[in-house]
Amino acid sequence: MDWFENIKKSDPEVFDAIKNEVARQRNGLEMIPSENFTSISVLEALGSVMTNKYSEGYAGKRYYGGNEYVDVIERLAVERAKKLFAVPHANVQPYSGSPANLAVYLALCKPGDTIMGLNLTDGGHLTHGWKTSVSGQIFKSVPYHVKKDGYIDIDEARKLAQESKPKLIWIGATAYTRELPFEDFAQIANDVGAYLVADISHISGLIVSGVHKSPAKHAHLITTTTHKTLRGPRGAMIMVTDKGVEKDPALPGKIDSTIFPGLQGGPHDSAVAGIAIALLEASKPSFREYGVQIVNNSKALAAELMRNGITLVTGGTDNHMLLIDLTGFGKGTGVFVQDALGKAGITVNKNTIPNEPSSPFYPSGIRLGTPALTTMGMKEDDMKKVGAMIARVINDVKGYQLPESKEERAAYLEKFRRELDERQEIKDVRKEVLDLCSNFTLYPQIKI
Ligand code: DSN
Repeated sequence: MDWFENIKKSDPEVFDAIKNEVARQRNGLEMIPSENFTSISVLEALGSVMTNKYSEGYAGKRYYGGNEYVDVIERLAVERAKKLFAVPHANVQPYSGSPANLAVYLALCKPGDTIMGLNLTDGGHLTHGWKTSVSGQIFKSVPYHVKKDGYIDIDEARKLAQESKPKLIWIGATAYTRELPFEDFAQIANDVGAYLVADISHISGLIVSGVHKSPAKHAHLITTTTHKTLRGPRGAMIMVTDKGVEKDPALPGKIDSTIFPGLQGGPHDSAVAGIAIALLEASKPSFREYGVQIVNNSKALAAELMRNGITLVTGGTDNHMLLIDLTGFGKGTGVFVQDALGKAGITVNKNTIPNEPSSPFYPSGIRLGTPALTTMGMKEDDMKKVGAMIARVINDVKGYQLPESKEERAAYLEKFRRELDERQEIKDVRKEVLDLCSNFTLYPQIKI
């Protein structure tokens, strides 16, 4: 049976969009560091009959009948997560990272409690206390920052924690390219009696591969999405560590009851099946090689970009991610580079940088990474080509500046996008991207 044979007949409009997305993923460079290409087995699980089931509750304790096979899958996912991350308790039901983090708050804090997390524009996540997230609205958020060199300011975090006595401290990031200082933060949290929660969404695959240190000995709780470097389906997990159980033996139960019935209804069983499969894949030696290659590729890409005069926050990377500082080209210029790279077939995202001189919607940085390209099979030599192409595109659009006046921005961007269609350098890079992609086959099983 051909994939999508039935959708093609029943809903040609949706079929066309899926077909175009398959082509986009095959013929471009997917460099958003939070994205990846999951295995064909995970895709099969996502498209399986597991999606038909309701299974509120937990394995062996459900509120609906007919869950004997759902139980098998959820138990597999839980046991695999516990083994892989060396923790005594795992909940695999969170729909995604934001609800997982919200569940942590609801299990540990009361409205008005003080919480700490890395400031959003310094690389932190919305759910770690940013003002537009519920986490920054119902809790008193005391953000810590990075230093001038782009590394987390551990001294500032210590001082803020001692002054504000938070209930919960996050260590984790969404745009941070260096090893996370789990040990230092454990000390800070211990000194003030706070819970330390490690959000390892971006780096969980690197931790499993052994190329990034694990927080298991340092944090009380760990949250992670499952679709980034871990290469599973969209979903998330909350894990309680031995240290967490020691601090509060009731913590596993609190987390479970906060996810269900506290926050969510029925788990997405097809996603849980995909998580189980991804965790098995991540336990294989080939996944360790994958993690090593992600970081080797990231370092090779960083070296090539810097060789071409591009500035990186912290001057390099330890993980899967790079953060380009475009302030040398003008503030708020991330949108021009994101769109120009997109036109050339290189997908990245505009991102704030530390001390952002513009705004989160018109930021002055570009965040990119190597997990998906590494899944395609790319190596360091390919990264040299990719780095050179990215530098060419950045230089090609460096004359464009974000108008100061907000009213002028839409028209200016429209003109920029029209002109982009005509720029020869972008057309040339697009051809080179297609050439590079033709050396790799993404999802050969999908004939579409
Ligand atoms: N949206 C995710 C990311 O791109 O890092 C975080 O939620």
